[in-house]
Amino acid sequence: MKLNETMSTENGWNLNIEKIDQSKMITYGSNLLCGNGYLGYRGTLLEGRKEDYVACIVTDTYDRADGKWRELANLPNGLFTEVKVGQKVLNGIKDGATTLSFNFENGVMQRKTDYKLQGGILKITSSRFASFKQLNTLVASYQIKTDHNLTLKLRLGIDGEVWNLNGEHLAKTTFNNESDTLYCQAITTESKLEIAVASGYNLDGGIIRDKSFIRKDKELYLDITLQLEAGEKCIVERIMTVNSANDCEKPLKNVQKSIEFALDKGYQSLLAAHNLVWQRIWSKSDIKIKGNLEDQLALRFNLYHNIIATPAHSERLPIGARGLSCQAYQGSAFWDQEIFNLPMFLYTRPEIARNILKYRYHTLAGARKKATNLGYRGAFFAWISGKTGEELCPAYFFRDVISGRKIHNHFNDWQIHVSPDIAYAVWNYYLATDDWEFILNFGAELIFEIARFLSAHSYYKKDKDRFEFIRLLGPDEYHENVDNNAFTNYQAQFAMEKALYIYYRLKEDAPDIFKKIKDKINLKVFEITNWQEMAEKIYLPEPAEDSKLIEQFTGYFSLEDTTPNVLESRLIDKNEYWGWPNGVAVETQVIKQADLIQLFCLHDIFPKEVLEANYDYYEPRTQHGSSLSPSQYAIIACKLGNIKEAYQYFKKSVLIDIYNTNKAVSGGTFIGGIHTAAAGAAWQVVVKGFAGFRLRKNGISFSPNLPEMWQELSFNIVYQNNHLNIIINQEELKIRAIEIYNKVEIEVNKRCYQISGVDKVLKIKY
Ligand code: IFM
Repeated sequence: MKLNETMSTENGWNLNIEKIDQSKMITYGSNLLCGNGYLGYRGTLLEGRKEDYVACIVTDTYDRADGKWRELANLPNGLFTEVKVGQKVLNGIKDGATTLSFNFENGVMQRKTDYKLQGGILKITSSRFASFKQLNTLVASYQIKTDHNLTLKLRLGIDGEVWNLNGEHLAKTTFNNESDTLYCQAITTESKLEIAVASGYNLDGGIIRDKSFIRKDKELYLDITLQLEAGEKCIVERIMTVNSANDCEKPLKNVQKSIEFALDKGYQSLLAAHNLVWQRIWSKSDIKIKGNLEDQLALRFNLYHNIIATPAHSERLPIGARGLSCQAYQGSAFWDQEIFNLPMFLYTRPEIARNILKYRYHTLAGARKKATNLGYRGAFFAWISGKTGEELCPAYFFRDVISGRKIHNHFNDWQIHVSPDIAYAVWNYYLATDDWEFILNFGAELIFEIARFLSAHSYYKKDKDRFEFIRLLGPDEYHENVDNNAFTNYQAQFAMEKALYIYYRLKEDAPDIFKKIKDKINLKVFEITNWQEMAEKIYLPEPAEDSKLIEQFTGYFSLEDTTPNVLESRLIDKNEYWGWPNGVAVETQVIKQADLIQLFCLHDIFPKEVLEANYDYYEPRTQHGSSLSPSQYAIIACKLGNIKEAYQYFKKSVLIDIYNTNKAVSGGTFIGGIHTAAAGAAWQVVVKGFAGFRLRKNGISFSPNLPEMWQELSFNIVYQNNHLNIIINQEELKIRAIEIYNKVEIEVNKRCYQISGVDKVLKIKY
């Protein structure tokens, strides 16, 4: 199926790009990313250089090279492979006809280039993947075929001249070789982390006429002069292995061992093992859509990117807001992690959701430090959270593109909702898994410290006898320094209630653990009295009686009422930042992203007429300047039965990266790369939106409403260790128990059913 002039898919798993356009290389690089949660290797050509945005971003390599922004290091490119014929270095973008193709089923990228040379045609085909079996290993197969006798020079090696957003991370690089395998060792600039890269090959075909090593400052290559006969084919298998001292004691030894292993196994055998891992992943995570191939592909594209962005191998690493597709957003977690990325894992592979939350537990020290620095108690989680959980978000994030002056944003100190968002995710993890042991060991301490922070941050207004939250930034980031952002206040109240529930339940059921936690964090009885009072008296903006509207924050309705289009026309420079302190949106009701609608996505507490009134009000005032926004509107549009609009928002969300519709630079800062929150949200729009899946007090529920052209939707859900397969068509919902340990209560359009017993099937007309 043709998606547009240059892109197509055959089966909803692959994305083919014919006629590649150099100006889009930055987009292809991110979209066609080979990754496995440990590393991300951009979808560039193997002969690509720094200016083509080649990158291999590796988890847990944080470094602050320029004294400004800490980010993940981009490691030397050990897959570098180039062909030279005569004096001409061949470049697949400039000199040949190249097509790219990516298979999201196993994360394999393919490239085909035909070069018209003086003597005839030279064909290059290559494929590569980031092994999901050996996470530190990248594997490529590079095939050269000629229709005429030819002598060429093959350059294989390590290119250490890499693309960086913020400073040079590899301070000391040394290169070595052990016979034909090349090594690079480096130490990162500030964090002094040792990293190592190995680069090797297996060659089959052609006659080797000569070999020599080429050394430059940050590069080491092996040049092979190769003679090929007409019709002959030569296959070069390329392997790159990487490690840092954060994942093993001796990175160099490790890359040596793993490259030996990989070279010995060879491409096909490594691919077979890698495929098996993907098969297991997709058997739990795939969502099938019958009826529209573009939707199918776009959905899988997003599921794939959510999976490879997530360091599932560790419980101590965050999911970056751009995953491992580049260095933007510092390879760090935002609230995106719990609210956007996590739900898909929670209901497909809950052990990964557990890891994600344990990461927050392990970073409590950083969150406590941030709270203390700002004069609060408890855990104020970082807006941008790396390995330690200390705040990485710079005070000056954007620049005024007109004056060139830095803008002092307050994402880091006023956007407090990240803390209750984590409490919300912990609670939902518990409801979806029944893993009370997690609460005992990790969740309780997390939620108590969050409650403690919220209580320290809240402001008791005597005249109104209520607790308020002042000087905030809600999800809508254009309006800073606002009071009582409805989203934040409701989230805070939810967190306080859960903290109290856990406190009393622990006290009653597990007194030893209760005492241990209480002593560990020095929790005092008077604090619980405060929490109790707060939970009852947090100001929760209510829908107005007549209009049913909820004010996004105090004073919002008094701002100028206008639309994003009008504001667009007021811009002096199209790259201007719209928000605080004097962007075009600040004094208006135009919002960057879903805010009240975001609240509706997390809490089913408002009647339909309130949802409807607020959707109608806020929707035309939302710019969707964040990739987080369209998915949330899609979910609520589904709830309102407005499937046409929901479908449009679904498309907007799932196609953000494929069609590159979001700005790569905002207010002078590079924010390109894969939008991992939108990737995670794709699962939510389909499962929570179109299938209407929800957690209930004692079970789960569905209220399906499929887009017109979808004949069938099918996916799996894990609920409290019971594995269910759900198939929905335009009239019927079918639930099959794959693995079941207890009876599951299922509500469909307000009627209750039960399922128990393996292979039992429930068929419900809806
Ligand atoms: O967390 C988001 C925020 O809501 C909008 N700006 C980008 C951040 C990272 O995705």
